[in-house]
Amino acid sequence: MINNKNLKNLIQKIRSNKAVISVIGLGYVGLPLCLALTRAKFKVFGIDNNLERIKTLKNGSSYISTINSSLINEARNKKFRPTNNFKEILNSDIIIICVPTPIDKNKKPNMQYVRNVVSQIKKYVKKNQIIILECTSYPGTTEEFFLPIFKKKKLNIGRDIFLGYSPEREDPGNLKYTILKKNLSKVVSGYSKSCEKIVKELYQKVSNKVYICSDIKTAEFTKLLENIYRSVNIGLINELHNVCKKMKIDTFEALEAAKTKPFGFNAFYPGPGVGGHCIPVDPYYLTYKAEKHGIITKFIKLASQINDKRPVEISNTITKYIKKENIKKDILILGITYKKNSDDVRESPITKIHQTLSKQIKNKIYVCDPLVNKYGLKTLKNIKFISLKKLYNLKFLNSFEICFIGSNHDIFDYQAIAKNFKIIFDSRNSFKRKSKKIKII
Ligand code: SAJ
Repeated sequence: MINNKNLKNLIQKIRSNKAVISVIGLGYVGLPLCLALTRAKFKVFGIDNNLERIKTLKNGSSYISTINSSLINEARNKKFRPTNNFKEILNSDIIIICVPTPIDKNKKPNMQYVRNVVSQIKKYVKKNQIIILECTSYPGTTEEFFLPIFKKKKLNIGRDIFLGYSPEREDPGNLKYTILKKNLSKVVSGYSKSCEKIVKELYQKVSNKVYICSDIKTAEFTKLLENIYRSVNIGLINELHNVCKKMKIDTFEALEAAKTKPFGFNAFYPGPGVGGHCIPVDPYYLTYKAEKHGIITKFIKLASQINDKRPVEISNTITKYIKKENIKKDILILGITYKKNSDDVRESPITKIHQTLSKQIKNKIYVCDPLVNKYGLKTLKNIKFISLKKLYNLKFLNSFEICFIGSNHDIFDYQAIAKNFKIIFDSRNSFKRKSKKIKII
């Protein structure tokens, strides 16, 4: 029996799809969430301070390559309202925050985006609303940022105002699991039992499986656990790969063999380092908070150090080969985004390899990666790109001798590449057939 009328009111509004929702931050997490909530028949204000994004959405277009414009139009014909006006929070029952949580140059949490949003929310937040954070951050973040606001406004949490946390699980380009298919299981949590009830009710509208954590900190920690698990396993296989190369063992064959074990083994693959918005970043959020509790997370740090060293190791191997063989011709880097079939260059280890090689060798370096999105191209102004067409133009390739596979996009024709280059350094096990000219790096 729900005796709290505010709680009852919010639950009722969610159940009848009458709740008005503000989603703040329209990136690869917030935008799909807006579309999913709109599809679930809610009125959704998509709030972002980037006017270009708002204009694009109002024109029914998408600025995220993995989100088709038809989905924007579908939502615009329903109750999706893109805006840069934070005052719409006043007209909302639910406020969900999906802004970036990067690290700074000292690998410490950079909470400026969350801080900016909180400074807006505190102007407008009022009784009968729930605030839900989706950003990946250290355990304690949600309460740290919102309890003081509610206290100042004399809002009793769980009675007048509600607070929850549900980590984002959007994996850009993952066509199998996405909130838009309502098959992305969601971890949810509330500051109190009544908060929890509201968060659960809401996410059941856009997810096929909702897992309730006993408190917000556990849910915040869960997200870090998921991605630190990846970071340390990638660090492990990168270290093992260095051992295998010395022992002339094919790491990838050993991985295929180990995968035959039907339990207790998940395969991770050696690569040129870790990129993207999650894996290179999330471990440092936990390290930061653990150190506040007097714990130095040596193992987590070591894995990140191993991963961070990979671009340098690869650059040095290529440089050493060029100098030893006195190669004068141009070098081609194939794939510069942070992972296979991604258009995203954020934190890409391949850009670090390009940077290091440019300092270490005189050979001209070109990049071929047709997937890089326009925001990525803006950040890579100093890089000489060639088109995919040129990649198969033998006359043009005459000036090249070496190619390095950074991201093994499906779009590349690996048979042609194996034929057209004298030496290929491959960081992704891109070729089916082995050959002397292909050097696993
Ligand atoms: N990488 C390796 N070896 C591997 C796996 C990845 O070197 O075996 C590299 C990739 O090339 C990339 C980086 O690590 O540079 C990160 O790759 P990722 O597969 O972890 O992809 P992300 O960064 O897009 O991680 C996201 C995460 N999703 C969210 O945080 C919402 C992660 O939780 C997902 O598990 C992952 O996608 C996924 O499964 O695709």
